[in-house]
Amino acid sequence: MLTPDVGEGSLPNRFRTLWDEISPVGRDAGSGGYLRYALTGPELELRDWFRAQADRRGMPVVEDGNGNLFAVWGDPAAGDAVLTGSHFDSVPHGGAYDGPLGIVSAFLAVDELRAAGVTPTRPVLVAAFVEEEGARFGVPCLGSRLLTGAIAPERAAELRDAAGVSFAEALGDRPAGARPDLLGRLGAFVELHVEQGRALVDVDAPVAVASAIWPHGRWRFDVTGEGNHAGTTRMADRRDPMLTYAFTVLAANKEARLRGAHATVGRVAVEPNATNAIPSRVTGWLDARAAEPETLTGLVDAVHAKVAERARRDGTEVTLTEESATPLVAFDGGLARRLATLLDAPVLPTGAGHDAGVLAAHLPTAMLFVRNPTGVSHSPAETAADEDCAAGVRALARVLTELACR
Ligand code: HGY
Ligand code: MN
Ligand code: MN
Repeated sequence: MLTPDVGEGSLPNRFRTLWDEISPVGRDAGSGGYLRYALTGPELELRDWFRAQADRRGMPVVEDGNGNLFAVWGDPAAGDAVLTGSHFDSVPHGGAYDGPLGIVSAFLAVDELRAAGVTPTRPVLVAAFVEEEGARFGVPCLGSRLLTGAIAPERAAELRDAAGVSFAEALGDRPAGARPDLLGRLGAFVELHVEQGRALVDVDAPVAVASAIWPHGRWRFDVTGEGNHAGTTRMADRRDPMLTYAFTVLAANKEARLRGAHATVGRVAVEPNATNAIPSRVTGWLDARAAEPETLTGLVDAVHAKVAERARRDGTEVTLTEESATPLVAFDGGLARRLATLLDAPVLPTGAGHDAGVLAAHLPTAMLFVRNPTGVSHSPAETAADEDCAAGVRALARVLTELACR
């Protein structure tokens, strides 16, 4: 590529310049983390930034009616397009890189190709998928699931945030749902993402290619008991759902450790949530993941059985509802090997979900991971070095050249 590695116009400097345009958007002054919930102020501001970047590059922006944006280089009607990009939305107080790194890198990779005088023979599209984290409406990868028909638009339209706002209201219209006309014009998808782990640190490489995404899902535990006075209710007379909930957290942790799986209960809602009242209801959300589907099923079934037994002892009622499930995603092996050879990069699995995991069922899909020095993610502490981000841009540019210039 023509752009230098060091000095004024170096790629790390140009990455930093573009990165600093979005860094302040949605950043919480207290935690340093980001509050970029889908279709709220900060994320809408980033979508405007996306449109400005596309406009600056003469790339018209297509919207799919589900909240996803696509900036287009070339003739989209030509079909067999190479799609790249990622998402802007964050988990509450999430990191800066999870999602936006894939979009910023995509625009810079387009710049790299143009600086090298490369003219793709296939259209190149940059995507910004909506609600990848599911932090506002509860279903992760909502935008890519809608695009591919993995979720019914009727269900998506009625998903509500904590304030009761529906996805349809936030979107400003009912979601269009599956768009086979758009999907049919895509020939490949390559998502660049900050690594959410330390594997690249351990192998001392700036970029990796993904092999697979662990199967994973979200289950809601609703535990009901009897609300009562904290001071006057005898311990023997209580039907306290908080006890059943607490047991759920510990059981999930133990069963995951026994299976080499991952289980997290990071979100809880308590009614009435008063210091001096025994709760009437406690809702907890389980995020469970495992390398193999049967391990995941075994984990969730074991936790459910143990919690049901505990509820009987506590005199409470518990229901388990699956809110989202993602099967094992094995990325296109031939494409992964081809890119790993092209980039001389390691190939890694991940326990993190991505829009690439949804599209992988519909077209040849790959992911590139960029080194995360601490491995921390979904936290204000998430970071990546400019030089590694520049290496990610160069890798993505090489991949786009390889795929889009037959
Ligand atoms: O939860 C995940 O794995 C992804 O970051 N949405
Ligand atoms: Mn994430
Ligand atoms: Mn992500």
